[in-house]
Amino acid sequence: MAYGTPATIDDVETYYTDIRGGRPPSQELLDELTQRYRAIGGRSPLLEITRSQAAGIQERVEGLSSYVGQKHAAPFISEAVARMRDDGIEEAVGLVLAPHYSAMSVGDYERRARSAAEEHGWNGTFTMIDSWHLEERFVALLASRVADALGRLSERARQEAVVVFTAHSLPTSILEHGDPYPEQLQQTADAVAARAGLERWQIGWQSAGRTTVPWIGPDLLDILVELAAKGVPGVAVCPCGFVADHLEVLYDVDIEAKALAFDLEIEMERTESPNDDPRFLEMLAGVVVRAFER
Ligand code: FEC
Repeated sequence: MAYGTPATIDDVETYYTDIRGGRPPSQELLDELTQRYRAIGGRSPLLEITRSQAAGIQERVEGLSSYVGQKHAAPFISEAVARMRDDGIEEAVGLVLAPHYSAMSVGDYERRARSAAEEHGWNGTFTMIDSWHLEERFVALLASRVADALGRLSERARQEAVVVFTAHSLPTSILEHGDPYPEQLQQTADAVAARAGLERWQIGWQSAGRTTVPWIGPDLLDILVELAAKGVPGVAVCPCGFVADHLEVLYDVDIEAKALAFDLEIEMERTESPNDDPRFLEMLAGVVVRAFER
């Protein structure tokens, strides 16, 4: 399961309305989001990458059929579950293509899958995978990507560079119920830092929604301002809460954060996304197999 993306620029309004729980966005919000999609070339590669990740996991697990279901665009999770019923699938595991658990993200995917099962009368066994943020091969892949990103900084900037590990922000209301999301991001960051032998790293949040409620911080943009004020010459951003190239990486990090870093005269590089790297798919195939064995 993955977040989903509008198929074309004309689908942005329907997509945004779905994200907002059925409330259409104002013209101003719609224009602003449309402009972000235009800035990355008119569409996001998220669905293609999600399909390629699903196919890559399927081909690594004997006898496995994979079904792609998205949260906010077709093919929706509900359609995937209906197809599983039609195909006579008796046992399934639910894997979200995002490493960290929050009741508001992974928990929401699970609720959607379970209610679709009820709605479509699918009675198979369903095991949900909550998180896989500390999988050794995931940590190793990120550590090598961080080393690559640091290697792209000039030697001067690299000496005192800080690595910022980011995930999508969520409203602070999740913290009231002891949600593990921030702690899991910190755990991924610490594990990657240990593996890569980092001296300076921190976590940060990105892509907070355009709503009036408070969102978890510090935001990546504020961190850049703070680091520049301290005289830090270089930053490597590792958006480890995401596993594919899409709007939040290609715009929020590559365009918005990079423009700010440029203004602040601080060098900034981003780690390459896992996408369909065979090492990443091998790791996820292992996670899926273990879930079937539970
Ligand atoms: O490439 C693409 O077309 C889609 C990129 C995309 C990903 C993604 C992942 C996550 N989101 C999460 C939480 C929220 C919450 C809200 C929210 C809003 C948006 C909007 C866009 C968007 N998200 Fe997203 N998210 C992506 C795209 N997200 C576009 C709407 C405009 C905006 O606010 O920027 C706020 C909803 C509300 O209005 O109430 C909450 C989380 C993830 C990471 C886990 C996952 O992948 O599911 C958490 C990719």
